[in-house]
Amino acid sequence: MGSTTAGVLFLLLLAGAPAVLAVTFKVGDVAGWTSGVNYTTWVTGKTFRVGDTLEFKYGPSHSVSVVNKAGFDACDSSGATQSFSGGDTKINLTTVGTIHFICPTPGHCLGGMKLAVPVLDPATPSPKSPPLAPRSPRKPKTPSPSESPSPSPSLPTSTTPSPSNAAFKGVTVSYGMMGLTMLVIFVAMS
Ligand SMILES: *[C@@H]1O[C@H](CO)[C@@H](O)[C@H](O)[C@H]1NC(C)=O
Ligand SMILES: *[C@@H]1O[C@H](CO)[C@@H](O)[C@H](O)[C@H]1NC(C)=O
Ligand SMILES: [Cu+2]
Repeated sequence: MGSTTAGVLFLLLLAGAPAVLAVTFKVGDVAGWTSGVNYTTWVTGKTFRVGDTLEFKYGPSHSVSVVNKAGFDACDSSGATQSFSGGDTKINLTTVGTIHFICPTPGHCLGGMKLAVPVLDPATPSPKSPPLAPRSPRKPKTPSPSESPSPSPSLPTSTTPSPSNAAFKGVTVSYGMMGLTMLVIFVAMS
């Protein structure tokens, strides 16, 4: 009985683990971080959580400034807490709440180059989808060559999800583990 209990606990642990898999969002999708994109629209329908990453890809006329809500509303980057340039900026979402970004190039924020991202706790359920626009499964972007190298082929690979389909595998593993866990509990109780 003791070992069965331990087994159940272990499986529950495994079942919970995939819930923390992180997602990288490419800001603006193919357009990237640039003028002429409505980032309010881009945010709509996406769920961002602590542990996820935002990747900004942009040309040399743009930068990324992290500002507070006042700076966001006023398009004022003078109080920016962080500023990035270089064309490829990854922001780790580490805090629950809304994080605000603007492009500090004069005129760009006023032209719409501003982004407010609501960040949820990893355990918070996703908001309900609007009835006419069901959410498609979250698709992590194909990693660029600069991102983490794929696992070494000599490693036992069965437990190492590749970055491109980690979220999908996580969901599959999670459901599989839930089924297994229920089976074990059922056996233990009968
Ligand atoms: C962006 O789209 C939202 C609706 O998704 C709209 O309310 C807003 O006015 C648009 N912003 C711009 C600058 O066009
Ligand atoms: C984000 O986290 C990764 C590793 O988790 C780290 O390498 C990177 O420097 C972090 N980026 C920032 C901007 O803190
Ligand atoms: Cu800009």
